[in-house]
Amino acid sequence: MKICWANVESFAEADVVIFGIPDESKSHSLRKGSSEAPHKIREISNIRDTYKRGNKISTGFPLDGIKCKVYDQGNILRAEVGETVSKIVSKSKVPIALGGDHSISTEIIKSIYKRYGAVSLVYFDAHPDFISSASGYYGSVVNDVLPYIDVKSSIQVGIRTPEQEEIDNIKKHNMPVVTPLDMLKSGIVKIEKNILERLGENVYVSIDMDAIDPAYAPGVSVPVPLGLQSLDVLYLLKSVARHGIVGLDIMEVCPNYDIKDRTSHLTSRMIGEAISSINKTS
Ligand SMILES: [Mn+2]
Repeated sequence: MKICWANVESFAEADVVIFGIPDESKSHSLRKGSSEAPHKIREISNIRDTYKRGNKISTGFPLDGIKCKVYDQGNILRAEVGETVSKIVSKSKVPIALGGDHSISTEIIKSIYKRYGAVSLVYFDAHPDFISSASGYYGSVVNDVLPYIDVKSSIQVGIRTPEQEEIDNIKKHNMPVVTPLDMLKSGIVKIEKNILERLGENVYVSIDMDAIDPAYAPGVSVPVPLGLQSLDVLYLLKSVARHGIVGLDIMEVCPNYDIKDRTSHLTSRMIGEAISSINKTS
């Protein structure tokens, strides 16, 4: 099953290529099941983001429509991430990855680096994922990608439960952080301006759905209360996508713990909205 935003049948004609990685082997979460997310997000997108009249099926688009050609190439193995991403970006297409656990982003960003050099990373997450005393898992992503990103032009958004080690690493590397309280205090337009002013030419966006408050996104592996509003994340995602992105991933949806599939549905809509804001690349 393809996500409902897919509108072309071949890789060759695509501007945007979506793929899933149904793998949670580098998660330490007590809540299992993020490997089910790629399938569930596609299923829910076809059920809830389309309308049927008789034999006709019609997609419910974002208001600004979808101008890109979007290909859904299905699911791949974790071991295939590097090769898959390098094939996509070698043609200047934009990869959109569906996890799976967040450590998959490390493999994607390594592959993006080989094509574009160090990227500006916009990292939405409740957790900094900045552990340095362990590596190669979902809690060490940002530390693991340090050689492949430009920290000066990167930012973490939604952070609200850092361990002491992560607070130390944020300070040590001068990683800018926007907490949900910063968002409340400064307002979305000022935060948007701060982010856009910071970004370099090649921007990669990684979204852990736990950045969003569990009221909107209960079906995640490691939920944390007092999170971002879904619309605030969407506003920033669309703004950064309009600026131009070289890739996007959405990770850590955990359908087993979802309430009436609302997190999968939110994820599907966010993907549609992000695509509608991406300028054609090829
Ligand atoms: Mn994460």
